[in-house]
Amino acid sequence: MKIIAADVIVSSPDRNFVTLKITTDEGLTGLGDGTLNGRELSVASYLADHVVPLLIGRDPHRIEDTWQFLYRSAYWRRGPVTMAAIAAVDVALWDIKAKAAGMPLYQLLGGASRTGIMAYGHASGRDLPELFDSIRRHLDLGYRSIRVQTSVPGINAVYGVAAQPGVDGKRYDYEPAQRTPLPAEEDWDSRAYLRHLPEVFEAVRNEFGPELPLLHDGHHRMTPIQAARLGKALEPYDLFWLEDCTPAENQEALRLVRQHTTTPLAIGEVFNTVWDYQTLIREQLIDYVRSAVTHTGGITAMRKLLDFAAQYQIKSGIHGPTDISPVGMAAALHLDLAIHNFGIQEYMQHGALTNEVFRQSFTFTDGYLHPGEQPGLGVELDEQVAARFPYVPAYLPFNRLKDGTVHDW
Ligand code: GCO
Ligand code: MG
Repeated sequence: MKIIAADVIVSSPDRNFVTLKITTDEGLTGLGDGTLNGRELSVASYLADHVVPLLIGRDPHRIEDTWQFLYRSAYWRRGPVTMAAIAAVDVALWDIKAKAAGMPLYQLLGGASRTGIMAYGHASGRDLPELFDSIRRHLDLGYRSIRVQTSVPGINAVYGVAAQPGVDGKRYDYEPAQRTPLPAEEDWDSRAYLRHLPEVFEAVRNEFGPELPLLHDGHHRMTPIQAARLGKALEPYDLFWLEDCTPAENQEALRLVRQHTTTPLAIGEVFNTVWDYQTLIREQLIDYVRSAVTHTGGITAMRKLLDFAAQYQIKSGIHGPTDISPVGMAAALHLDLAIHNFGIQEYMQHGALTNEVFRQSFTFTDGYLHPGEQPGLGVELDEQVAARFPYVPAYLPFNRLKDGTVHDW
């Protein structure tokens, strides 16, 4: 079999997505996700200008060889753009291989290790009544694990709170990238946040009881000592995890957090290779790996990363917000089903237009996801519908402290 074409399709149904479609001389096609929120066109160009010409004529079955070739022959290693582009190729090739085998991808990865994939959803509110309503709505949708994000008194706009209006005045419902020509500016105050959050978790536990797994995302905004203090303060509320408590480029910082708290830690959605996790995993400084298949070089690299983590009893918590396309989500679900050290899967649910562009065969029943039994990934791209939604510039917001200093968002 030979690759005869590779097309980069940028489409913006509810938000921007970059999809790679690889076609073989035998008529099989495979899809890969290369979406990098707020920087989509860089990946599209990396693929179309530099990668697609290298793919034509190659044997699509040689996935490991293609991965190593793209990673090493570029000379310039790592980075989100490169790794998203490699991921798009890798996932598309796995899609083709599984279609050629007539099997759902998880079968090629070793078969199912569980019957379903526990997913968590995003509840949020500006105050407690709104937050409780949101948690109840998620429970009604079937979710059995819930991420909790709230507004903080004194801060105007906080990451992850859906009901607050975006800069265009519209509710931005879990879609942090806003369709504006410039990034929106939000504000931040760590002391106010650290005071407020434990009270919120106390109220949520009192209302919903001790059983419900609860998660929280700190979105890289704390220093190590602040993160240590928060982890400790949240211990009575038995979190499933505290996510991205510090900007973890400095992996050693997590030693300090770990010394002070038994709250489980999840890190890694902004990372893109196993190298970003070396200290974190070897020293067992985290409990969950948060990488996305899309941003970490695809199934091939994620499998190796998660196998490395497994040696240290560290589990998966694969990134699954709306900026991971249905193709990237499907790739995550096949991997989730196959690996032994599965932890939990984030599942934010795409909008109706996105679901029209990407026809999907995965299911969500009683809180559990399943990738379905279609050969390959089980996702089809309707290119005609996709063409109706051209790229729209959109940026993630950023934070400033009260004195104007730029802060992690
Ligand atoms: C999460 C993430 C996202 C990111 C988004 C940025 O835990 O789901 O923090 O909400 O902010 O993916 O593009
Ligand atoms: Mg996060």
